[in-house]
Amino acid sequence: MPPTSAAPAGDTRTVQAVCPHDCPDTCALHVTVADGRVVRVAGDPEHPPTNGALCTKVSRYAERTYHPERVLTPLKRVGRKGEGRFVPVGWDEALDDIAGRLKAIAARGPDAAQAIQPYSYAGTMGLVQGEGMAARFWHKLGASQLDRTICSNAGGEALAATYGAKVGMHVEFFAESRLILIWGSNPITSSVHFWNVAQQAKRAGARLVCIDPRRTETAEKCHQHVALLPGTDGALALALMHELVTHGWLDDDYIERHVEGFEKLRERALAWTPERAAAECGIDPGAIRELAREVGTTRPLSIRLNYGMQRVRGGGNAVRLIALLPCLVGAWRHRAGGLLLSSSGWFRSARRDAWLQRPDLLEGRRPRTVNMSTIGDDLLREASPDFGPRIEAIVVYNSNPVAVAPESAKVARGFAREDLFTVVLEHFLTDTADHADYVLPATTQLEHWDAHVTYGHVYAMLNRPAIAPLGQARSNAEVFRQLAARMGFTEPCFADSDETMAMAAFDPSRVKLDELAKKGWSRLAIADAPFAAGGFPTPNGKALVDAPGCGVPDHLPNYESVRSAPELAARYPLAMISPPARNFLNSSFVNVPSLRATEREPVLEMHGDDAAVRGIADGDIVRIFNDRGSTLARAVVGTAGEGAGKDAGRARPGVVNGLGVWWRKYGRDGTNVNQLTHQRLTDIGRAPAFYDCLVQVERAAAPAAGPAA
Ligand SMILES: Nc1nc2c(c(=O)[nH]1)N[C@H]1C(S)=C(S)[C@@H](COP(=O)(O)OP(=O)(O)OC[C@H]3O[C@@H](n4cnc5c(=O)[nH]c(N)nc54)[C@H](O)[C@@H]3O)O[C@H]1N2
Ligand SMILES: Nc1nc2c(c(=O)[nH]1)N[C@H]1C(S)=C(S)[C@@H](COP(=O)(O)OP(=O)(O)OC[C@H]3O[C@@H](n4cnc5c(=O)[nH]c(N)nc54)[C@H](O)[C@@H]3O)O[C@H]1N2
Ligand code: SF4
Ligand SMILES: [Mo]
Repeated sequence: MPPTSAAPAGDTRTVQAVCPHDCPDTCALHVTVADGRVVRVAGDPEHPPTNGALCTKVSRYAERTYHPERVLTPLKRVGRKGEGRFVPVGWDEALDDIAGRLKAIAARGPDAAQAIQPYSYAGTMGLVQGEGMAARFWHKLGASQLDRTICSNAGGEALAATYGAKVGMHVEFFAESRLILIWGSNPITSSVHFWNVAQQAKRAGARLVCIDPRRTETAEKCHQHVALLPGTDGALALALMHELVTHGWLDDDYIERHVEGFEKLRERALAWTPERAAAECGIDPGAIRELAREVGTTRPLSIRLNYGMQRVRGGGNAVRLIALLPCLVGAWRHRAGGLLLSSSGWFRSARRDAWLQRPDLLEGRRPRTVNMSTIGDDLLREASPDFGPRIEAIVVYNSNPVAVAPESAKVARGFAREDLFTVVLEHFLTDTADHADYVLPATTQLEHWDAHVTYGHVYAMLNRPAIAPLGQARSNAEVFRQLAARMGFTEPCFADSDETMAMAAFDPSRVKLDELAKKGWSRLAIADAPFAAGGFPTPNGKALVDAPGCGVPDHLPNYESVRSAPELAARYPLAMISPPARNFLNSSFVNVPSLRATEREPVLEMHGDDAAVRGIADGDIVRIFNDRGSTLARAVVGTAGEGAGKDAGRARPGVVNGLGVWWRKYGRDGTNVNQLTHQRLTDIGRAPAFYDCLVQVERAAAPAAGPAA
């Protein structure tokens, strides 16, 4: 189905679009098309959150779209799984074969379609090309369902348990704050528009505090950097509460009216003196006291919490504690006070999910659910009464699990199963696509329709195609539409076009559709200070200390840390976190030459003391290892304020930073940091604990040659 608004040859025009990536900023794009080709992708100057600017990565979106390695025809495997050897085939041949294979599995019995596993995440966050037509297809088929936990589920469920939904402050009002805590987030890398707002506040005299084990670009530019050990945020939050209680810095009136269960929290906080928390967090008690005084006495106080801090065993509890902090001091009374982790819950009633996804097509069937974060184990699992059937077919779209899922040796082994039928809808031959039986060429955001919600602001967004699909690329929705026809699904919803779905994705009583169509975006009507007088979307309107299913939040130490697992730490004494490299977006853009040239190669940042005792010098190739595997990286060694190289001094003692997420095939030994991470899940939300990971590091025998590939 060719998009209706592709530019005809011979003219130049600007098309209104949306950045599809998994980023809280969800920018509005102006795409300039000349002679049918995209020549420029720029930020929409009228859209307030975008304010005319894009990050470096998406400014290069045309480079990614016209990349010579784009997959532009359907491909069929000829080599072994994982080898990445394919031959082009026609769409009809590929789709007939795929539909035939899926049909054969589903035909074996009433629940047999559960052996078919969809696997998708946020390669595009679009409602149509994400779980739109695809969801309809899976529901009708009765395929296994997917628990989409890999990123934000610990924090998301924790926030919803506390406030009733994933809701928070408006990003623009951070500009008026006097104290901003940037907690578990590196916005210069991952949310540059928020960083611009924080700088406005800083120029107006606000104090900025960064809470992050890594001395990030962001931490460097804040007034205070609290470089705590990974997974100790809950202890820090409790000690801050200890100080609020003992110094009388609480807003008793706000607590009385709008917080339920504070007494239980008060008791718990009193057990966490700054000294006790400081020992747990590996920081100085003076830093906690200093921060507590600021939190207790500065208004408005705002917290930009982000998902970096919830990728540990106790991530959910930590988010619940931090989310309660602004309630205890009444920060929500002011529009520049409160907390923002996610704004996606504001869209709950604005998006027409039931229409888009059609769960009613299940017709009472209740297929099993597989957690995307344990796909490594699950692909290797045999049939059992607990698990259900062995996974026989997997269809991957908008995700690159072989690179991004934890414990990737197992993930790669699972995808290498010769008896697994694998279809991957992709732009490129990623590590995952290399394992496919069929790779189907997908359109990019410049080539298809979509509608978007966001988790960093409150504008509903519309993406129009700027150009016709390149080569034989087809949108995800079109592929599922065609598969549905071949499966014999006759419901009229399988004939809805991408454009129809995009235009009907929002509820007209909540989103101004005429404005959306005209400008490409429309702001939801939400109060400036939504919880100034309470009114949290919980059943009783109060923020909940003792939430059903979660209890009273507490600090839960990591699965793997020197303090919580001393025996393991005797062999693997360093905590490894693997936050994103600035020029990649998860594993997207790793194959864009200009961006990969900037990141150069996989690196491991180490503190000078940790390097010295291992005889490691800056620039050495090191082997990072634990019981799950090993990977190679170039060491970037530094001690804060000194050392060589642009990234010197980013690691604190005891913690190493392995920046992600590289494609395995660009790694020195065909692996990446996820070779070391594990599949144990967080306390709340069944999410991965990527940053709860002990390792050892040694100088590799290999000489320090140039980057691989
Ligand atoms: N350039 C770029 N932008 C991105 C992404 C990307 O890959 N690249 N990813 C996108 C996605 S999918 C997401 S989910 C968001 C993520 O957005 P953020 O959560 O803001 O992500 P990060 O930049 O990963 O910031 C996480 C920070 O948390 C720190 N951290 C790690 N462990 C802990 C801990 O235990 N406690 C505390 N306090 N801090 C910790 C890390 O050092 C890192 O600096 O960003 C999005 N934006
Ligand atoms: N060690 C470690 N691992 C991590 C993280 C970390 O910080 N450290 N971060 C985690 C986080 S926060 C996340 S969100 C996950 C992200 O994991 P994923 O959601 O898998 O994200 P990407 O790696 O960006 O892969 C998305 C893929 O979708 C493809 N794609 C984009 N648009 C389309 C489209 O329209 N159609 C189709 N068919 N394909 C499309 C892209 O080409 C890309 O290959 O990774 C997680 N993994
Ligand atoms: S990745 Fe984020 S900052 Fe960059 S263009 Fe997309 S939404 Fe904007
Ligand atoms: Mo994410």
